[in-house]
Amino acid sequence: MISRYALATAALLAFATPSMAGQTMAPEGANVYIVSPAHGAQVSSPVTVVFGLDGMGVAPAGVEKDKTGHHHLLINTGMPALDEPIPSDEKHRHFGGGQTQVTIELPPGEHTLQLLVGDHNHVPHKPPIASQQITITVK
Ligand SMILES: [Cu+2]
Repeated sequence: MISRYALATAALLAFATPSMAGQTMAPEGANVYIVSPAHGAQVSSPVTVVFGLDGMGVAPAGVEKDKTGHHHLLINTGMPALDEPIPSDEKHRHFGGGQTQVTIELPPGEHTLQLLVGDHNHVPHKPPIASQQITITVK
């Protein structure tokens, strides 16, 4: 006999996991990378960051199309939670219009940059399609 409590717990667990099921599978061989600047580069602000993507296409946010996603630039931060929408703030920039580069203002000093592809719901693919994190120095 199943108690009411057990049923309630099962229902909660069912609600706790759908974000995993909501992740889009990464296309095989998909690869994202920062074309420029190069890792270790000394640059002047504003900095133009060029995004590279192989093995899949770019589609605007909200457009559900097989083997596509849009870019997110992580600035001076690590990887966010991978099973939910990527935050949208100064450190997590979305390119939901399908942009493949951006020019950003950065203060002098060291900064890290990393690209992370998100699906039409801004959720990283499974497994995540992320570039190497690079470090640049703004003069
Ligand atoms: Cu996004």
